[in-house]
Amino acid sequence: MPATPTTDGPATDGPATGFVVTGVEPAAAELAGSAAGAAERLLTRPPVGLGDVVPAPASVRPQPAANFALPADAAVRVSADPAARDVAEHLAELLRPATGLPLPVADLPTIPGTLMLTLSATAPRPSAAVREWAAEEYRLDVDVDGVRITAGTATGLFHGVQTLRQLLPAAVESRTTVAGRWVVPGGTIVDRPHFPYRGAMLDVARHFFTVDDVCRVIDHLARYKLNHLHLHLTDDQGWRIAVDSWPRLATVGGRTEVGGGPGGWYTAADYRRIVGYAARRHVTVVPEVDLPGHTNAALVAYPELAPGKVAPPPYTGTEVGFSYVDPTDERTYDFVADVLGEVAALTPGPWLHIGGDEAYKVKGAAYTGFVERVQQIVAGLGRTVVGWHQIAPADQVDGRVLQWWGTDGDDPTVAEAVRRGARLILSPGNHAYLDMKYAPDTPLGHDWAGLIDVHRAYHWDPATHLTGVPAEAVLGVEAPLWTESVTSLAEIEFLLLPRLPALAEVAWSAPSTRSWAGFRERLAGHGPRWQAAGITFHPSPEIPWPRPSDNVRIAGSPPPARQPRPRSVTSGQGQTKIT
Ligand code: TNX
Repeated sequence: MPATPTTDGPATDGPATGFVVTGVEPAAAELAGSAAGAAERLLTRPPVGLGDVVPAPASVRPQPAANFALPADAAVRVSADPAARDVAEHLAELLRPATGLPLPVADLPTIPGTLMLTLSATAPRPSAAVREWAAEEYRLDVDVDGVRITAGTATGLFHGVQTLRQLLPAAVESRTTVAGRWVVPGGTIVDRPHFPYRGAMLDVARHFFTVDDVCRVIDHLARYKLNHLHLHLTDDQGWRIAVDSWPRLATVGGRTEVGGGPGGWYTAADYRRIVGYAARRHVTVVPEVDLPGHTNAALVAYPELAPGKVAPPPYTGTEVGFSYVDPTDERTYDFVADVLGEVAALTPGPWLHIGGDEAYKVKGAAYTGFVERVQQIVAGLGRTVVGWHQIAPADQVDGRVLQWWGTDGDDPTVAEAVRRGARLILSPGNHAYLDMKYAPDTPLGHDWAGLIDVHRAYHWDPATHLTGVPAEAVLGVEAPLWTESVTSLAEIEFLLLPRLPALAEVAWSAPSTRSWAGFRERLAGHGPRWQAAGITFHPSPEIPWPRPSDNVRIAGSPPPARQPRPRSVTSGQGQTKIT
């Protein structure tokens, strides 16, 4: 058993820097003793401060004299509950590769452990101000004996684990063993989300992405305490989910994508793998079947759904608004019921997203009538309707959620739908659209909603964003990534990071804990984490990333992998790729 670390260091919470020199001349023995003490303190001084967490926690109380160093016999102990046990296993899986420690997982309370995860009905106590999302609250205590995470639910424990991960040195993200001391800063964090719905959307229709790619995106969400992954599964350029009752949707409609690539689709087993991977990370999948527009791929597969009953040619361009399923034909509603029924059966979460955007050719009563019938189909499946905000004029149905993607916060039609009971997910195009360029020279992405640098992604308030919409109607925030210009996982990550953590903080952290100055400092430490994990990101000049000479490594760790500067190259299809 290694020695318990000495933690009587100076009362600062900053990273280890050096020794303090005084004017007194101490005796040699004293000098030797104090040098040994200082060396010990230096070794146990964490490279991360307790407050360096993204998104910013609700409350942080550092105890610099209570830092904890993971001993070689560290163990994870957890309440005897299958979901909590799974979180403990997840923690051990996160820490084992870099630490090289065995980190056995066992039940509380038989043996006290160094990393303890406790499910507790009474602690932490939800404050009166928190409502349904109190379920995600957690408390993390670090002292010289260990780390305790306490929560009312396994989801709360999971968020606590993500915080603990960020409090360890960046090298913990390495997938191979790194020699060094794994020190966690002492103190207490009590944390809970500001908004219950925190999400990102991945468009797998414009370009198809593999199950492994989607799982990796889920990892990024979980890291920043986002709890919903919206999958845009269907569009003009491709249909990406197998539907048994209408098989040609996938086998014909799935064979195309923007630029003429091979496309692809998820089998039921593939989709279940995504849903299961997400569930284990406390992320709910929100499937979208975009209707009545954005349906060219479906019409290619089943011409009887098309207005003239004639199959259109497959589409691999990037225009929008030209296609639609025939709202006057009853077979269209059979199709919708069959598809949504099968998708719902594969999806454990409460939401079904029905799209509704840019159906320019289905106007007025034809459009609202169609949306109202589809909303009833969703309600009949026992699910909650989510739709792009264009569905606002349709009748309210219980619990309906509109996803607002406008760029001007004055939207009377949406405000009126809110008065009739709709709730909102905010994805303002000019703050949350991750397919917008960072800057004019960003090698991929669009700019129709403006340029979105990290500051722009960060600097807005969901509670006051829309005129006439009270904060109570805002369910949360979602960052959509449309993929007309995106063809690889590296490109996805380049657009996601570092804006996804910015939007995660907008959604998770109370306005009183948020500040751009604090955020950019805290975020800077994540660059080395992404490097250690082999994750691509945009090295935005707005963030004070540590210089290679800064002490961001722990003793004995290999030098951080160099972040490749994205270069733009032009592929055969005229697309820009990050390499
Ligand atoms: C608008 S936002 C769309 C998508 C495009 C995106 C490109 C919305 C609901 N529809 O069809 O992919 O712009 O930024």
